[in-house]
Amino acid sequence: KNVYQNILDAVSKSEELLAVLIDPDKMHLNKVPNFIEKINASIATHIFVGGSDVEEKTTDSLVKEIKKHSQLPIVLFPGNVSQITNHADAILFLSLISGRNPDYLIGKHVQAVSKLKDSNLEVISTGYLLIENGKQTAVQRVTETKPMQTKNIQVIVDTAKAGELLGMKLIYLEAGSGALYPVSEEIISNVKAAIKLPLIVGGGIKSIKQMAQAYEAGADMVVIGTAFEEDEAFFEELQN
Ligand code: 1GP
Repeated sequence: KNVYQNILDAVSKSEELLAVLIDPDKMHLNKVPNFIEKINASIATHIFVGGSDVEEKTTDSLVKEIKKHSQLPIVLFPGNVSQITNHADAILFLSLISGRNPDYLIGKHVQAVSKLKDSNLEVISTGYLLIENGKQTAVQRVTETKPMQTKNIQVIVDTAKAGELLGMKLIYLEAGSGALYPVSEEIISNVKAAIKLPLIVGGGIKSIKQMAQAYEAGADMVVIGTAFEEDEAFFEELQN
């Protein structure tokens, strides 16, 4: 159980972390070896697995297959309780603190306990904030919550800080998968200045430039999914 400690260690050394997000709904098992080979040759440090609309049992077989081909830590990023599998290394226990839907603040978590108590998964409590990005994303649709408005940065900062004060271990600023534009540097830097926790930023990051901007603004870990799904050549720009 060292995924979180390794993140803390990396942050203390100012290392930039990169998670590749694999959506079980979009990744066929026979494509996994080739895709993971590209991840292994890249600067990626983590593999996240999860999605908003994933059929039951898909995650389990996908994680097992990924594990055969990669040594990187596999972290569940679940959209639902059915995506919990013991074959991963850790799980982001996400509370959608930007929204006011009790199911995604605490309800799903209660349902998850019976699955987690017999598992070896490292559970990492994560304050998850959905930030508006110009279009409706799957997180918004599935959770029936509104994203936080970009014009009111202080509320975003205070929400992240409240997550820290509640004892959460990570803060995740999410623009949503396939977002039109990523979380702004201004939001990232203001949140980073207010919290002591590692900061994850994802959603709509499609270029090295946007990735570098997120790190520069204060992201400790960047999460990229769609850009790799759409163009595996992007990995070549991120060679180790
Ligand atoms: C979504 O933050 C992740 O939950 C990644 O988003 O698919 O837009 O890279 P993208």
